[in-house]
Amino acid sequence: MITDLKGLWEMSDEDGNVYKSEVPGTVLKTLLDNKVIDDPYYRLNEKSAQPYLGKNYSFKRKFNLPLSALLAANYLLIDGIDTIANLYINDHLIGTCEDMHLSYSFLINNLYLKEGENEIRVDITSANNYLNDNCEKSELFYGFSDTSDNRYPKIRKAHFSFGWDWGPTLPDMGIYKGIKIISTTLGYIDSFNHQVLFSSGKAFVNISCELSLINIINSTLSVSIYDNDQLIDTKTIKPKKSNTVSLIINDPKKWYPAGYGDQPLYTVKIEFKDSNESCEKTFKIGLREVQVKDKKDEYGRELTINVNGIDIFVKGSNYIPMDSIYPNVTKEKTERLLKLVKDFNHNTVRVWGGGYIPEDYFYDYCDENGIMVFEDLMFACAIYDFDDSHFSNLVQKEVQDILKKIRHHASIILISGNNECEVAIASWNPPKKEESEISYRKLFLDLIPAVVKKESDFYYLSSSPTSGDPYFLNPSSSDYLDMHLWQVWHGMEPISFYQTVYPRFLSEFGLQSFPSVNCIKEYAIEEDMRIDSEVMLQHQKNKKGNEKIYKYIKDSYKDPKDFTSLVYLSQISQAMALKCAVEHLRINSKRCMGALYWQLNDCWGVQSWSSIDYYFNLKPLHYESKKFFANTLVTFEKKEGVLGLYAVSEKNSIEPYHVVLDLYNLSGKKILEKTYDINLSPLSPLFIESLESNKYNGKDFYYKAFIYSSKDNLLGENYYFFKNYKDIKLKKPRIKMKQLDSRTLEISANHLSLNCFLTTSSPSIIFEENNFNLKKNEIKRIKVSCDFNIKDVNVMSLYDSYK
Ligand code: BMA
Repeated sequence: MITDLKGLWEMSDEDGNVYKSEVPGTVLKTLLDNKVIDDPYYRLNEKSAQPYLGKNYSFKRKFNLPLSALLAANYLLIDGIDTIANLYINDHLIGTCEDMHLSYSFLINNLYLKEGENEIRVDITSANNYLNDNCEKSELFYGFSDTSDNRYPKIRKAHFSFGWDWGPTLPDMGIYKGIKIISTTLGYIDSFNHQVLFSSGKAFVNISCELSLINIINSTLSVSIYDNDQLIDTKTIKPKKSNTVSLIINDPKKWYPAGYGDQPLYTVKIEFKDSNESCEKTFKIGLREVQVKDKKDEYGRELTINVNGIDIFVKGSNYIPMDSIYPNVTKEKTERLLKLVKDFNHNTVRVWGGGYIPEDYFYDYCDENGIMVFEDLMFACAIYDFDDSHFSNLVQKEVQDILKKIRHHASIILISGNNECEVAIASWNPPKKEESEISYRKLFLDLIPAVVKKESDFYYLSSSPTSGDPYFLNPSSSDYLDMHLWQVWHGMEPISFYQTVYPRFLSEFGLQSFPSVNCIKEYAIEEDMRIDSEVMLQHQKNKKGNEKIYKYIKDSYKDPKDFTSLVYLSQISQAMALKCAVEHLRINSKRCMGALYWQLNDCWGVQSWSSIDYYFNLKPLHYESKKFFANTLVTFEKKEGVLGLYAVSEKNSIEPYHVVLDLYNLSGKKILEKTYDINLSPLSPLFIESLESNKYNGKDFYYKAFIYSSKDNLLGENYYFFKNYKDIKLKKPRIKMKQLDSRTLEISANHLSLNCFLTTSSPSIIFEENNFNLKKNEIKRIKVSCDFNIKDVNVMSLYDSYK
């Protein structure tokens, strides 16, 4: 029997205030629901919410148990508590929690239970109080994140909640996931795993499961595999504590990443029962063979993801927690975000290590849609003390538990031990470098990889970034394995710097922008709309971030005429910077096998590196990513004074393409046209030709290139200007928009218009294409994702944004 304890609880604080509280939930959510605090994301409210997180809270509720439960074993199962908690049933302590990432199971002493009404109470100590009381913890624990309370490594709680360079300092707390009691005379299924072996056209699937077992005499364990509703194979055995059952799938259908094939999923059903009770676990598996290649080669050491024998160029971005208030993250919002990943030609997300492990529905969506996951474990920008045995034992349990929960997901391609912990020790001058290195080796090179190996088949990358062995030498080298590139932005290098680096796999690089005006209006009022207002600074968590945004605008564009133009230009500068980076990586594919930009989303309204803001408004970067991640790309790059025309395709076969190159003057007159018939092999970028550029350098001409399939479908287009954008002599354009039908828009301009960006009042309206150039008198038709009204559409272009 299951007694689900979700629902209405009572939350009380130290001062005797009592509030109704929904579980799963958190303190901030409860205080908001009860109108005790104002929205902490609005203007300066973050500060006024913080004192509430310095208090301890107690949550309680009543529940009923029948007599039969008292004759059974009773387990309290908790999917997640944030973070430090004591649990009581009828005032008897039954367990303690101290790790947000861990799920817990406590066997309750039946003497503490009563027939009829019982009470459960969960006392949570605020993270701040816990850290204040635990400051005697070893000095080796060290946090590098400069805007936060840097004691975060001392507690197993999502690090970003203490503040990050894009996140507010709101270390919330609560029973943030499911909680229930199982009363059983049988037992329950504790964990499961599967392994697949392909041989002679069959898939041999070994399903194992661990039972918390009580009745072994009369019980049975059945394991079945279904293809949709059709039973493929099944077996029933007498269960033990650990069980393995081998099943066979004839003519197995393989799972492929998006763009390479379909994502068939088989359903595995485990049933454990006796004559009185039964329990069941159902999960989906995708049959795929993943190989992560990390061999030394002519350039250094590759990091190549190979799925079912195909080397895959990894394209995507970094996912951070979607909200600082956990209950605000829902399945619907998560799927909405991941759909924007899939529909925009990304094939991968990296789950960054300073947050939390997403819910199962996140990975389910990735499984179903072929989005590969680069999964960090939950360690970031910090040093941890391995010799604190309490800490290392906890971490061992945590990693084991996480792997048990996620290892069946086909989408997860690799596990990375942490975010930037190796590079931090190597290059960010920690106080105790030598001891930190020793502790790191024990944790991330011994303990954790051993757990990953024991519990899963995942490839383990010790850190993101890392160059592998020898560790600590130059973990973010471009030549070895994984790299993060922050010389642009943090190091203030110009955008063109991207084209001077040849990474093997680049899992972080980015540039900040303002979120859309729609988003800013949610956290600011008219008088805040200045780059240096208190509110704009409070919603900028990276030191001098607003100044840096402005510097990058000024490098390429003219002065913005007003705040809206500043927002627009910051976003255009971000989009064009990342376009430059990704196109460079793609024309160097094979040598480089991954481009994951920083970052996909936000956890509140903020100036940040994201391509989609907290309210789901797409920045030009997100629209641009659809183009720079498209399967087939034609582009230009100037290298050592030579301007080259390049094409690359990730199609899995050699295919013919047709490239057209036009040269125009600014009045739209075609000066020259060239065509090329080319063949592109997978991951073999083609240098088509070196182009005449000296003659036009610094002049008002531009190239436009088009790439077509053999069937004359336009697959991509690109521009090359011989001048920096700010020096192009644009004329004031008259941009006309017309609604052709409920979902089609037509746009044209009487002069060359650059970076035309369409916006509306609703983030649900998504344009098939956005952030485009219009040649003089060009007419463009754009499909819109849902019914729209032309009156609601606004367009900005470079010219309109200048002073
Ligand atoms: C990387 C990330 C994050 C950070 C981002 C921007 O270092 O791993 O820690 O938010 O850069 O600074």
